[in-house]
Amino acid sequence: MPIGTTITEFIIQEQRRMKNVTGNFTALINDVVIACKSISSAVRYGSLVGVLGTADTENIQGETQKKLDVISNNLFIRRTEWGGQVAGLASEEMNNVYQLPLQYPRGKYLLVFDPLDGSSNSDVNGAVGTIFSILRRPDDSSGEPTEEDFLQPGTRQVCGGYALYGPSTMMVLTTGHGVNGFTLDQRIGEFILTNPDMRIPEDSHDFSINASYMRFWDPPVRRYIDECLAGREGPRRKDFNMRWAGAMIADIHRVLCQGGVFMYPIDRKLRAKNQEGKLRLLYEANPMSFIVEQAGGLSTTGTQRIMELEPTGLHQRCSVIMGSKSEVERIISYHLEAQ
Ligand code: P6P
Repeated sequence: MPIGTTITEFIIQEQRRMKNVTGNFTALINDVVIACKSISSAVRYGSLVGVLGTADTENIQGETQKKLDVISNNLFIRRTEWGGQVAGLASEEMNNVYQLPLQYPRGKYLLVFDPLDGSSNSDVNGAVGTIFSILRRPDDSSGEPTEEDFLQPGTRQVCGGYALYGPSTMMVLTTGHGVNGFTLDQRIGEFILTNPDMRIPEDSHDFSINASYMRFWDPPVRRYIDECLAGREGPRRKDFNMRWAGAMIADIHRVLCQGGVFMYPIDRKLRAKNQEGKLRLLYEANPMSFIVEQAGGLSTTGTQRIMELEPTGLHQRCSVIMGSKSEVERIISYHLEAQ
C-alpha cells in the first residue's frame, strides 16, 4: 500500500520553505484538520445517532438551524479554541465574534468558518462541507478581537480551505502557493495528498446555478445562461451541462476538478430583501475565491473581484460568480456591456 503524504507532512514541508516560521500556522491547520475529521464522523453517522433534522433554533441569517449545524459549530470551536493559535473565532452560526475561554492563550490568527455548508442536504444524504478562512490578527489589535478585526478583504487571507463530506471526505486548501487536495484514508484516520497542484481546466461545458430563480436574474446573467442553453445551435457553438448540488462546496469542487462556472448572483429577489447576494463574503465567498484564483480561475461579483471587496459586516453577503477563467471573463464582459 503506497504510504502517501499526510496533510500535516505537506504543511510542514511547505512551511519549511518560508522564513521566520514559528509552527503556529501548522498547529492551527492540524487543529482544523481534527475539527473536520470530527464533523465528518458526525455527518457520516448522523442518521444512526439521531442528529438529523432541525434544531429549534435560528442563526443570525434567520435560517432554522439543523441539529448538525449546531453540532458542527460546537465541534469546530472545541477543536480550535484551546491551542493558543487563534485570538478569536467567527462563524456563520454565531451572531458575534466568539471570545475564547479566559484560560486559553491568544494567538496571532483569526479563524472564520461555515461549519456545515449545504446543511439542508444532510437530511437527504447529500454532499455537505465545512469552509474556513484564516486571517492574521491586525497588528494594532489588542485585548479581545473585535468584529472590525475580522473585516479584512480576501486578499489578506493566510489560508482558505474546505472539507467536502461526500462519498469520500476530502480537504482542499491554499496558502497562496497553489491548491492541494487531500483524501481521508479511514483506515489510518489521516488525510493523504491525492490531488497535488489542482488547476481549473480552461475549457468547460458545465454551469452551476439555481435555475428556479431565472425570472429574477439580471440581464448579463440571463444572457450567459441563455447562450449556454442554446447549445451548439447557439452563439457558443457547443452544448453545456447544468449541475446544482445545493452545496457550494460540492459545486465548486466539481469546477476545480472539471472546469465550469458556479453562480449565485445577486438578483431582483435578493435586492428586494436589501441583500447584496445569498452567500456570505467572509466565510464562503472569500475562502472559495482564494482557492479558485490560486487554481487559475477567476472570482467576481460580476463587476468586482470578490477578494478585493472591503467587508463591512461579519455576515455580509455578496454576489458570487467563480470558475474557469474564460467563462468568468465572458460573464464580466456581459456585465460591462450592460453598464
Ligand atoms: P438555494 C447552502 O445553503 C448555500 O449557502 C450554498 O452552499 C448553496 O450553493 C446555496 O446556499 C443553495 O441555495 O437557494 O439553491 O437553496
